[in-house]
Amino acid sequence: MGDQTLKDAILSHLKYSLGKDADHATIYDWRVALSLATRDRIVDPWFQSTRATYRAGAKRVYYLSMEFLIGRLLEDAMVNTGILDEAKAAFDGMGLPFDKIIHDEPDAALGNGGLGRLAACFLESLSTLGIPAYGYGIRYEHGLFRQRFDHGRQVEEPEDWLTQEHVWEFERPEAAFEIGFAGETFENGGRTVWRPNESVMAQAFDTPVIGWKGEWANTLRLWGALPTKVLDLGLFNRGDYAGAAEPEALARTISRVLYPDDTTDEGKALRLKQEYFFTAASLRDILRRFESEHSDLRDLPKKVAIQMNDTHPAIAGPELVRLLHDERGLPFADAMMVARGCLNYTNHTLLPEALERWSEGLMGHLLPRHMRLIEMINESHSQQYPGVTIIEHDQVKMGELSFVMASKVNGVSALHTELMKETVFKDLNGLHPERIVNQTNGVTPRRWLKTCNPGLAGVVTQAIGDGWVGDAEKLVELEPHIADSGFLERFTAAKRANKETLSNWFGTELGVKVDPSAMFDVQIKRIHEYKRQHLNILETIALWQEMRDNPNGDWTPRVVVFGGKAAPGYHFAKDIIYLINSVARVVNADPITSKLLKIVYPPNYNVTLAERLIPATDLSEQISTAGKEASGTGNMKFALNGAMTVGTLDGANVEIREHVGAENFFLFGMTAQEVWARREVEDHAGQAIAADPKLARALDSLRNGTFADGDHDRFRGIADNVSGPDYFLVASDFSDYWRASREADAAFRDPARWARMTALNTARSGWFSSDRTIRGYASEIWDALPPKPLRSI
Ligand code: 26V
Repeated sequence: MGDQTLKDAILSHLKYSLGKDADHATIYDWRVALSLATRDRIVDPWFQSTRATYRAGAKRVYYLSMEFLIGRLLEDAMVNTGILDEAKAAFDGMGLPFDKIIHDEPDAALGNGGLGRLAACFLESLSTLGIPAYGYGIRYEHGLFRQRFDHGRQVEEPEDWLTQEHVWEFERPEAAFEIGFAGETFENGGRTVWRPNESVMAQAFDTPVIGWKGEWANTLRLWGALPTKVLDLGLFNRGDYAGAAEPEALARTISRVLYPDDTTDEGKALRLKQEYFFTAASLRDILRRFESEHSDLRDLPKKVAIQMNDTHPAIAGPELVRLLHDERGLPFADAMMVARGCLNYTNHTLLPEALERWSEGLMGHLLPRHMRLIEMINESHSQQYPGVTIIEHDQVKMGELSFVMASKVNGVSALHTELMKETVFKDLNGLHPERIVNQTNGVTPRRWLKTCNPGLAGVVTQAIGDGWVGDAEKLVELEPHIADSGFLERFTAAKRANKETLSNWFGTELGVKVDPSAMFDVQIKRIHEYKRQHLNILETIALWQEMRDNPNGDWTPRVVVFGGKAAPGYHFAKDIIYLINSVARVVNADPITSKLLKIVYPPNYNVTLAERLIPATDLSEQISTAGKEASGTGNMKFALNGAMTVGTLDGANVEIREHVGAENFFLFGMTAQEVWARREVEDHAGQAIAADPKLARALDSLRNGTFADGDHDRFRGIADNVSGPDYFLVASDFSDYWRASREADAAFRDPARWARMTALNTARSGWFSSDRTIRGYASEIWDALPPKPLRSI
């Protein structure tokens, strides 16, 4: 390799790794060759990082997460290693379509949404900051399902990103652990022994994660499930070939597919198996690494910090106690102390239906020893601190288990952390008032500004230099430039160019013609009642009705964009999708409003689509019922890319508004406290509807068949819900949402004012960098430091 130019490296990989001749290479071949050449640039810093950690005897951070929503890796890796321009020049020089080559990469969707994407941003920031860290998760063969619309209804199709070779990973056949399930426990020589009667192999696959400026790389280690024996020879020899292959098929199911429901905990045995599978393999790997360097297990908390990303790896508590006590002979109390010294827990939701609980029956069957240890943990905790129990109604409450086994427990925004203390963890917080801390989420500015929005990033760099990429809080240096009309013009022109690109894409990919000078109003996230996409579409219907009444009025033309998937079994969310698509069909065909309003819902929202939509957004919709969205991270990406927010006082919106200034944020809606009070008001929805004729008319259109294409009852369910129980207060927040939206319209009609406000959003969003978040975890939770100062930051 050495001094080989990037172009030579690409050609060399094309020939020697792919066995292809440049004259016959496909886009795929070029993409793989470029990826391998890029990967080569990462391997040395990766080895150096490992060596530096080892030499310094540094503490390592282990981020255990059931989900890593990493998306595409190639462009980000080129940006961080600084070879993007050289690569582009090489392909331009060969007359090959660079963009098409980059877009050939499949989007690795090993996560559902916010929680998984946060884990991916954290890995990148850990590498950027040079903190020794491993991400541990599952190598799902099938990531989140692909979404397609059939006459407006969501259809799920399997996702198969691994059918093409995953060029970024290194398979580690030597790093494998046998993971057992079920069976029985017995006493032997004073120790408890668990003898499982079922087992699978967990095999490691490593992906290096390179930080900004390419100086440090950490490892994402994903576990794949393999059979302990490939064939049942007995059955094979008797001619039962299908039966003989069964153990392999069974074992592989464990890492086969990502659960697509992040809203209701179904308590499925396979999911518990997945959770134990990756947690147990990771802990064994962590202990193996520790024991190769140290001998006293009591030092474990000095060298190891384990972060449990939500409760999915909560079995780490009992498993670590088991490894230390049962397998290594540490007294139970000491094992508890050591385990707690290493473990920390992040909560990502307060929604009761999403809080994990496992039945004692299932837990006792699949993990008999762990069930007993959970009882012991529960007993020892309630002896010291009476009043809280981990086991209730024959169920293990994983949040409570995680809490008692953790040194620190954190929420993901200031509001969410306060609500944790007041609601779900009220009693535990009373017993351990120092344990809950806040770490407001963040996003990496490399992917979410520099890479996804090169036009705007260029304008920023031209004004203040590129120091902001490694230190996003430097974006405040833009503020003085906001008085400069030339700067504002360049800022606006960059956004306008993004909107033109997106308009063309809508035209060619979706057949929807939109006007790039309209306001681009975007809501992208999982479809859920609490996120209130139905509030958005009701307001859009009302707007359309008003526009039709008065087509020559002083309207601000809008393109309303939705993106997001519904959990396959979440029928109400699927009805919302169907409604949006049905409204889009009618509105987009209306000649009266054709210059004023369009609705676009591209299917299969994923990380790649987010990278396309966010840079072209004028107005970011963050409209959840206050108290329900733990943080949100899309909200941060939009603000960073110079979009205005229309939003409630929920999650990190509260802090975004504080940072960008109340005058640069369109606030509406009730506070969390007002929401609680409002629910007590009899017929709150009916009252709100009676007070707002626009809302009443919009709801009527759901009942009278305007969007139903002959089937009048199609959307009655949504209308009845909003008019009746309306748990998420769509009706009660509607009028104020309408008001805020019209204020946004008015602001947009004043281009100079809009430019100033949006540029201030970018300038003041640097605090929402995941680098800042990770610094917070490192100092307040992990006590971890970079072993060597990095030159670049
Ligand atoms: C929950 C469950 C429940 C059991 C079955 C499977 C499953 C899978 C995932 C989840 C996670 C839901 C929690 C979540 O994604 N929370 C989001 O976390 C983001 C990062 O902190 C935050 O910005 C969002 O507000 C929050 O909804």
